[in-house]
Amino acid sequence: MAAMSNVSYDTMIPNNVGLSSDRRVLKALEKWHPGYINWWNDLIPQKFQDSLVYLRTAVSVDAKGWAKFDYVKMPDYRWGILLAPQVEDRKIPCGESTGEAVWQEVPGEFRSTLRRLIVIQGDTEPASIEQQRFLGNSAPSLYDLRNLFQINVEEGRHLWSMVYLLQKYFGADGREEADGLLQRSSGSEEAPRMLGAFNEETPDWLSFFMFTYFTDRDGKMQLESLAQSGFDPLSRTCRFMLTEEAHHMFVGETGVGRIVQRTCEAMKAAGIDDPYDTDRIRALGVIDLPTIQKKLNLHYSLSLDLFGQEVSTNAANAFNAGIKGRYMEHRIDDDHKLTNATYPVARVVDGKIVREDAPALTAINMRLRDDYKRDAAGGVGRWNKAIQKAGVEFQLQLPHEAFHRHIGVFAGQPIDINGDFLSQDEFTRKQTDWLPTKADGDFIQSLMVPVYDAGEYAGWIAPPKVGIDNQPGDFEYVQLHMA
Ligand code: BYC
Ligand code: FE
Ligand code: FE
Repeated sequence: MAAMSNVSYDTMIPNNVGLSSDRRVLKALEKWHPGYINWWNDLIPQKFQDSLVYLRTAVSVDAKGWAKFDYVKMPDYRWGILLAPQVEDRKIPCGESTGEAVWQEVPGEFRSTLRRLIVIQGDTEPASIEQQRFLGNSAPSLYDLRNLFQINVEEGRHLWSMVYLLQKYFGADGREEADGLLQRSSGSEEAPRMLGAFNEETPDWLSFFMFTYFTDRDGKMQLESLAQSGFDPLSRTCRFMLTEEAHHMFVGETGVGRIVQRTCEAMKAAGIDDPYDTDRIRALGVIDLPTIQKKLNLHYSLSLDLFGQEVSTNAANAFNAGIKGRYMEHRIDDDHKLTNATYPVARVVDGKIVREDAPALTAINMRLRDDYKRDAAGGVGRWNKAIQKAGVEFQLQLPHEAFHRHIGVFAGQPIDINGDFLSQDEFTRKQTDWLPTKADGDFIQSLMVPVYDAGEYAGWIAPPKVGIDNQPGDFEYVQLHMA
């Protein structure tokens, strides 16, 4: 039905869920709206609120041409509630009810499980904006500044999506949870965000690109799993969120790629062959490759924690209930119930890392983490191609999954980036080789000076190969309001 795939702008909140004839939910959302706007206005520096940003806004949920680009002030961005089109006759793809019709309402027995997953998903979205709040002040170009704000407004829209599900399907406790999403705050002592990685800082643009490459990719994997949900409104919401997610990971991959490229170019121009000749490389005003590797180690390990415990009854229950599936569930050739299936799960036995078969139903998190590892390796390979092409002898790598972990069987273990056990002393001593030190952070921070002239780029990052929406190289992606 055409009417459902077009977005209606006749209510304050653009939507394709028929809000104008759903007074109860519309009222609840309108009540939530001022708190959201206050949160946004307190967060993002005023000069950026007043600036015109060349943003894409979702205007349809059709796969082709869903977005429209235009200059907008961020507080005027139309955060919409958009669900991917309903699939006719859709069936529950996994768990004990596999093959039955999907639910359009919340099944009573799974209500609290569902609510918990939606709240956790919702909690990460504003958290990431909070983590990135200061980066506009040091943007390496207007192109990058625009991409930061594009990601920020879309993470804001993702929050709206979860709030819609809570308000529409979970009554009074849904309303309470929706309020809680604006009360917790990243890094707060009293009311932190729910998952570890979302309370860490994103202090500089290298971290931002690593975060959007690695942590937004956890978002992709989790959204893919929730898109399999037998609760159809959640499935449709996540399916549409995934169309936006691709751009976030693109910004991360190309961002790291542009930094790597610039470093290699500067080394070559200066006749430096040794990538570990750190002082001389840094003196060129670029970030040495070993430091980029350290940031990679940090953000990858933090992101692996987001998959939870390797063996999890929470995950088993959600799968069995048909609430959260596996990555590409429909392409997996099995009974989708996992009654007697096993899956090799990582464990530590006698100071060694082994994989042992466990019931596949309890190993859902482990499996998704394995899928993530494969997915995350792709960009690393492309960064390495660029390094090789530039003639520099260095390769970035994903550290072993057991390195620097805080959740699961490897939590707190002194395991190095190759997966070898060290003594606690040795591990503590060597940690500075693997994770960014304060001095590394200070150096990167020293490069973080804003470049706000159209078509200009900071010296530590190469310009992008193509513009956003095919705009030319000197396009003014943000018309800054300088009060
Ligand atoms: N930090 O049985 P387990 C995104 C807790 S990112 C703190 O393994 P489960 C985005 C866990 O909650 C995607 N606590 O749990 C990216 C549990 O506590 P309770 C976000 C953690 O449920 C960038 C206990 O430990 N979406 O969208 O199997 C920018 C036992 O754990 C952590 C989702 O995550 C942690 N890292 O797995 C913007 C999807 N890990 O309940 C946005 C929804 C575990 O026993 N969430 N715990 O007190 C889930 O699917 C699952 O909750 C998890 C955890 C995969 C996160
Ligand atoms: Fe998101
Ligand atoms: Fe994202």
